[in-house]
Amino acid sequence: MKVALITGVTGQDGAYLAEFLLKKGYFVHGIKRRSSLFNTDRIDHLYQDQHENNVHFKLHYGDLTDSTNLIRIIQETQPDEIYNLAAMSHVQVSFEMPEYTANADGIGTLRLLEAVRILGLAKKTKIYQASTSELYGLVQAVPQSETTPFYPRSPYAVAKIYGYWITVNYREAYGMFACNGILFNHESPLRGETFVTRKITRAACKIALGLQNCLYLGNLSAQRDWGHAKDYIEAMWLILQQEKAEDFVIATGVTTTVRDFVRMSFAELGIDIEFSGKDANEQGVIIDIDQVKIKSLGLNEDSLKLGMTVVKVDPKYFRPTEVDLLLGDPTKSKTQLGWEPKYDLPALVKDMMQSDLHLMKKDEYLKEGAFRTLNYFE
Ligand code: NDP
Ligand code: GDR
Repeated sequence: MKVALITGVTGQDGAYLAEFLLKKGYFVHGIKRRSSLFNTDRIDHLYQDQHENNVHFKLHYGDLTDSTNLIRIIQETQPDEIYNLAAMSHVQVSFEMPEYTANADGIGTLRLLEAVRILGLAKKTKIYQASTSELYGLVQAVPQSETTPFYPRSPYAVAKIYGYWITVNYREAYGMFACNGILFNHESPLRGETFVTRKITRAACKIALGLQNCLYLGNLSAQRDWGHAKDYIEAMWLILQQEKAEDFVIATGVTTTVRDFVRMSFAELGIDIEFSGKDANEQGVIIDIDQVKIKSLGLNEDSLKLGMTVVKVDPKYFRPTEVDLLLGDPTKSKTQLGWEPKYDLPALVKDMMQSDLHLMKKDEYLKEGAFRTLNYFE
């Protein structure tokens, strides 16, 4: 039985990957951080009581900032494959926590590679490093491929560029099977709630149900190459099944603005919206600013009114330096890995909207009475 170790197993990709590898017959070890509340929602369905027979999934407490703990877990688990998915993964937050981001995302990758080397597993253990299209940053060329130069635009991307190059270096210096997947944005119903796609799909559902009035967003003109996480975790596995360790771009080859993602999400609810509006900046100067008004209601007549403003731009979500345009060229992964995504953007939006509508209907039910009289603080 093959043994895999996943860092970041409680995250979006970690959860899908753990499920995928278990189905393939792997024994899966995952590293989770200690937190004051349970943080395993995404993998609870995979949990197995360790006292039972035939256990194939085990969680270990750990952190990428603690090398002693990484060495101990790797020694104990002797993995055939390590998927390094753990990271402080939010670009905007990295401007507020640059040092921690460098430590976890940059040096964390080094700690993991070095642990494998110190333990004498350099020839046994294959390593997947979660690299990112954020490395391309300020547009140098479009579409972006494995040979496009990098120009990182955030502390997150700068930390990840260290992770990228230290992975290449350990491959070249010690002959380790260590690979970068340069993954473009991928989303799903499990996506963290502060990333833009999930923020939009959740809010669109809440607005349609009358649970929220308005959604505040930042740069609506940013363009992203969005795929489905379920497709992308399969590519991670394929990368480690190759004869030779190499780096691959994983992308759909289609780019879309945040503005269009908003439009598509509301359209899933039968709501037609229009973008317009002016506002005043801090100096009182009138500026063009996006506002989104409802043009047609679909079936949402009880909760919405024609002409109401449902999205506004709040400059607090603008980033000090932005990545304007990401569009990947997946030719190498398609030809060499045989990788083909099953979801296109409309299918992704539909999947996320259906899931969030289901979740928000539960909220609506609660609001309408079931637990209304409960007040935990009395
Ligand atoms: P998430 O933010 O959903 O998950 C990140 C995971 O890392 C969580 O399990 C989190 O734990 C864990 N983590 C964070 N900091 C540490 C730490 N110091 N030590 C140990 N674990 C830690 O990210 P995704 O699943 O979306 O992404 C997976 C990886 O792929 C990340 O490295 C990300 O940077 C990268 N990536 C993601 C892309 C995307 O579009 N999703 C695209 C390209 C790259 P907890 O649950 O406790 O917070
Ligand atoms: P990104 O994803 O920065 O590409 O990083 P995110 O969804 O945060 O932003 C995408 C684009 O949308 C714009 N935007 C907003 N973003 C957020 N989060 N919130 C808003 O309100 C908002 N309004 C507009 C952003 O400015 C940006 O241009 C993700 C992460 O998963 C990284 O870990 C990963 O490496 C990259 O994708 C590839």
